[in-house]
Order: sequence, then structure tokens, then C-alpha cells
Amino acid sequence: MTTIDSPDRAPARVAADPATRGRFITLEGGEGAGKSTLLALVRERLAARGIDVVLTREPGGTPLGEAVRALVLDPAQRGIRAESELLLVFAARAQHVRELIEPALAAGRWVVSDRYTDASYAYQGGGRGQPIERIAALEAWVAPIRPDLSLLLDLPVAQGLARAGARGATDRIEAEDAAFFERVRAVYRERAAAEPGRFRIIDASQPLAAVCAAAATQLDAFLDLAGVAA
Ligand code: T5A
Repeated sequence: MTTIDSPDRAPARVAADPATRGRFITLEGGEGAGKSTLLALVRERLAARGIDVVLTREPGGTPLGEAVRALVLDPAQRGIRAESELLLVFAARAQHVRELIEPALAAGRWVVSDRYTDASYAYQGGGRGQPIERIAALEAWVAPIRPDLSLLLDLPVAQGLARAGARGATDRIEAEDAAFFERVRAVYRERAAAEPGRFRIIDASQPLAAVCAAAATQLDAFLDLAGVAA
């Protein structure tokens, strides 16, 4: 018989010892900002310092998360309501946090995720107009773990959409209008301004080499602060 996961039956959260816990880094930004491209650089930079890295993404990162991703990005799913979309991305995230992120961090591995909760504030909050308190409640419930560092790749909306569009087929969210993505960008920038200790803003409108150099500088500074030997 299938059982329903209740708070009593749910496995205990993996306790992370702050002294040995890995670090959690997220890459954020609008469409075509260069996050996926940058992921490889981040892995190399961390590996060069002997850090064991797990690369992942949202929505995604687990079999359930990848299935949700396919649904959320499917252009054929025209009728998805804003509330449904919010719950879907958080359903994927709940699984991602419990199945991958928390255990990896507790084991001392570093986790680098292409998007995390800031994307929900930006897309479902800014883009779709879902109330911030609702997003915050879901975050507190299923994704209380906070990134140690978030790199925000910021660039004008038109430039990002042109890059994303040059790849060909448009997904369900990329098909939104420019005003939607302006709201997404505005929320990202507000969040970065509100949490300067966690966020580093990178000008992603520059040529790729300059974006990579800026990201490398920020990562090196973070690694030095974290006491990781060069
Ligand atoms: N979403 C996600 C939500 O709505 N809520 C949520 O909670 C979460 C987690 C996920 C979608 O889901 C939404 C947001 C997204 O719409 P995604 O694939 O993560 O999809 O997001 P996208 O932004 O669509 O991914 P993209 O692949 O479009 O953007 P990237 O990863 O930022 O960009 P990248 O690296 O693929 O680069 C795009 C193109 O630009 C070129 C690259 O070569 C590539 O061709 N490029 C550059 N060209 C010139 N100069 C540079 N500096 C360049 N950087 C990259």
C-alpha cells in the first residue's frame, strides 16, 4: 500500500555540522544570462582548489524535479495557472532539497545550483504576481536552507532574450512578453540589493570572457573568506 508522507513519517532532515558542512552556491539571472555556460567554469575553479562539487539545477536535480521541469517548460501546457506553477516549482524543490542538496552539504560536498528560491521570487512573484508571503511560506516549509553565495548574472532583458532565442525553440516561460521579464529582472535586482552579503551582481552583458573573469574574481574572494587553501 502506498503511504502518504506525513511529518511523523518523513525522514529526519540531514543535520549538517557547520564545521564540516559544504557550501551552497547558486547562479541566478534572467533568460540567456549565461548561467549554464558559467556552471562549467565554477566547477573548474572549485575543483582546482580540491573541492568536491555537485552541480545541479532547478527545476530539476532529481528524477521528480526533471519531470516537473519538462512539464513547466512544455509550450503545450498553456493552461497552467500561476498558483499551479508556483506549487510545481516548489514540489520539485522540496524533493531536490531533501534528496540531493541537504545530504550533499552534510557530507561536506559543495553544491552549485543553476537557480534556486530566488528564481521563484523573481518569476512567480515578479513575473506572475504571486504574493511574496505565499512564496516565503513555501520556502520556510520546504527549502529553509539558504545559499552561502548567489551570483546574479544581470543583463538587459532584450539582450538575454536575443541570446536565448538564437538557440531556436522557445519554452513556455521564454514565450512570455518583455514586460514579464522586466519584472523578473527588477525582483532579482531588489533581492540582490537587500542581501549584499550573499549576492554578487555580475554584468552579464559583457563578452563571455569578461563575465567569466568577473565570476572567477568573486568565487576566489569567497573561497579565500571560506578559508579554502589556494
Ligand atoms: N523558473 C525556474 C521559474 O519560473 N521558477 C523557479 O523557481 C525556477 C527554479 C528554467 C526556467 O524555469 C523558470 C526560469 C526559467 O525560465 P533554465 O534553463 O534554467 O530554465 O533557464 P533559462 O534562463 O531559460 O536558461 P538559459 O539556458 O536560457 O539561460 P542561461 O543558462 O542563463 O544561459 P546559457 O548559458 O544557456 O546561454 C544562453 C546563450 O547565450 C550565449 C551562450 O553561448 C548560449 O548560446 N552566451 C553568451 N553570448 C555572448 N556573451 C555572453 N556573455 C554569453 N553568455 C552566454
